[in-house]
Amino acid sequence: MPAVLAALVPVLLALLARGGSAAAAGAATEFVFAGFPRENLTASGAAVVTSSGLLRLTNETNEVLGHGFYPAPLRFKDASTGAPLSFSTTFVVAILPRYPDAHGHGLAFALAPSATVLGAMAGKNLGLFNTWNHLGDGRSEVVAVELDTAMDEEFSDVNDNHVGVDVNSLKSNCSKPAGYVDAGTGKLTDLNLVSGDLLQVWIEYDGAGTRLEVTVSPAGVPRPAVPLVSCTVNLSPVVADGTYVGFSAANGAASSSHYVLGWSFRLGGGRAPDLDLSKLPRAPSSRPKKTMHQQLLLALILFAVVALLVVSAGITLFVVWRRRFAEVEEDWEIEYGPHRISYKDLHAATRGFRDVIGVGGFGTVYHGVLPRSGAEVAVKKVAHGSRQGLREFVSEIASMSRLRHRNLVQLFGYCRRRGELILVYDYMVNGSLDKHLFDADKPALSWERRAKIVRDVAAGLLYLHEGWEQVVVHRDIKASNVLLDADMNGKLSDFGLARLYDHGSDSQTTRVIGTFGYLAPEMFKTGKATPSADVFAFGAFLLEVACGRRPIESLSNNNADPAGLVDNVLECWKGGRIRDARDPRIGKCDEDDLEVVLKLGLLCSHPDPQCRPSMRQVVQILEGAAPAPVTPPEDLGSSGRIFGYYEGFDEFANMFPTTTETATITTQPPSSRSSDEHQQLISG
Ligand SMILES: *[C@@H]1O[C@H](CO)[C@@H](O)[C@H](O)[C@H]1NC(C)=O
Ligand SMILES: *[C@@H]1O[C@H](CO)[C@@H](O)[C@H](O)[C@H]1NC(C)=O
Ligand SMILES: *[C@H]1O[C@@H](CO)[C@H](O)[C@@H](O)[C@@H]1NC(C)=O
Repeated sequence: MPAVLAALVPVLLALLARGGSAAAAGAATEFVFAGFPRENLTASGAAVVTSSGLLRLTNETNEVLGHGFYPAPLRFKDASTGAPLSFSTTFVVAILPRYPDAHGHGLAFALAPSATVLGAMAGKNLGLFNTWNHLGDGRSEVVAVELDTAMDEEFSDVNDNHVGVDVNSLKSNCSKPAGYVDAGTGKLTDLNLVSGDLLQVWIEYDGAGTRLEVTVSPAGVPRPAVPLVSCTVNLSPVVADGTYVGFSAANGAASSSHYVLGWSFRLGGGRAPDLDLSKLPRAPSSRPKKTMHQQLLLALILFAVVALLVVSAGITLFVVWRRRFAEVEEDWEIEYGPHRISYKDLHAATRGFRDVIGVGGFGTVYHGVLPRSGAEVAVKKVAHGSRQGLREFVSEIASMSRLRHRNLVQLFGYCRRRGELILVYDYMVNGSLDKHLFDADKPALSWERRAKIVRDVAAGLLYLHEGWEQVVVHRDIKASNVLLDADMNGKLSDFGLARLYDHGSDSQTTRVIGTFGYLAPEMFKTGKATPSADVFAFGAFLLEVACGRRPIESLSNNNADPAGLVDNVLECWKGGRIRDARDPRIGKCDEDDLEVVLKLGLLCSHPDPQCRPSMRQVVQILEGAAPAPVTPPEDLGSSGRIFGYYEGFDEFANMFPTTTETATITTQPPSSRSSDEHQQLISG
């Protein structure tokens, strides 16, 4: 037994020595690279070792070559016989063409007398030969196994996808179209060298038998048993003793990226160690590529589509924007510039016309906050169909906005759109007076409040009639047109609006505008608005405030008894108990003042304009500077008034037989409803 053991020891030692180091074994040289350390490869030309350890021989640049050689020369010849030693090698490559139908010339495993192969050229010379310096005409000591991806008839290439053995010449000693024997089917299968997929190559050279065998296959499949190319070549006269081994690749008029991922080599007999594919660096990405033409076309189409989209989106946005904020402005409006407010600003101020605070016969009113000043405003949208008279109207608006009185709601300005006028006023927190008078859910207004408001309105109206360079007739005095600010000061609103409708109508006729019950009888005869007609309406307004009743309570039919409030109060006065006509909700108050207001209301309601006081006189009476009438005015009897009223109405109707366009009268709704919700009555 000990003898057997003793006999085994040298064998074990020999095995250990062999496994430990190739150099220690003497003749054999062996190395394995799964990815390349930079210092273990001499890269030249366009070649680089990437940070992940890939050897990239060329990138996608035309007319370049790249070399990557083991840095030290190897002793290729047997020291005793001088014959080249056997060698074995395997490596994994990837060729990524820039375009599938236009790619570089290919990649080769090479034995060369120098690591840089000085003087070699790119393109068809594969970076190993040239045509001007005999490099490749038999004297260059270069042996190559090429994966040739270009067809050169000059070198009798079989196709543009072949594997060949080149000995000192590009004319291959042997070559075959790339392929491998599939282990499963046993059939020779075509292999596309420029697919971008990983390929594995095995090369065996038997020095004694002078046979060179080349096997290729897709990386990852078992090594095919049968080599693709098997060639008898005597390398003795070709290979120098100190020979460099490595790789070369070249591009010509088209290009590929040529990569080597791992390499195992053994010189001096025996097979090169297998490569562990899982240890190789990540394969370069082989994104599917379109041909140059397809790519160009695709890029062009994409560009066109994107450009079209961008342009049409831009135009749409622009059109929408323009539409949304479109205004109408004409040259003659320039002089009113400062009073014009842009629709965009109004749109922003009213949050897109959302907060409706009132709907009336003239249009809808919105609450808004002006962005710059932060001022609260009421924005009134008035439908305006006709262009006629617009110039006058706008000029009027512009001058109205110059009217300034603490008892007038300030008009800031206007904006004009097609078919629409927008007026911007001061916002009045407490809304319109009629709500406070008639809404059951609002607390009753004290007489002090009412008396103050009545005097405010009188002052505002006096200013309109006399306080300004032109006489301004309001034409629609009534409780719903009196607005109350935060301190319950009364302010007259909507002056001039009635005239707007005038201008909007046929210029041949005149429309009578106002609210039924407030219209002075002579209006129906002349159709003319006068300060005196305003006084008549103011009289109705005074009675309305003092009595808490509308001038005409009900309009259930057109011939309803219009002898409402005036007759009532007049009756009380004649009976010597005028104070009984007051609103019972008022309670205790300054009865003398109440009486003055009631009497003044009747005085103003006189059917004969000559008998009515002027606004100046009205204000004087209210201030106590002039006496109120002591006895009921003559001719103020019910019959006279009603006669006047009907006479005027009939005559008016006769004057304008087709009256649908000529008369617009706003009626008061039944007493409990908000008077903002006027119904427009076309009378005829
Ligand atoms: C790689 O290079 C390093 C440093 O020059 C050297 O020590 C090592 O032996 C080389 N590896 C191979 C396999 O040649
Ligand atoms: C390819 O390599 C060349 C030479 O190294 C370099 O000048 C060029 O910029 C590279 N081109 C690309 C696309 O990487
Ligand atoms: C390839 O092999 C070498 C060495 O054996 C010969 O010298 C060449 O002539 C031969 N070339 C071809 C085209 O067969």
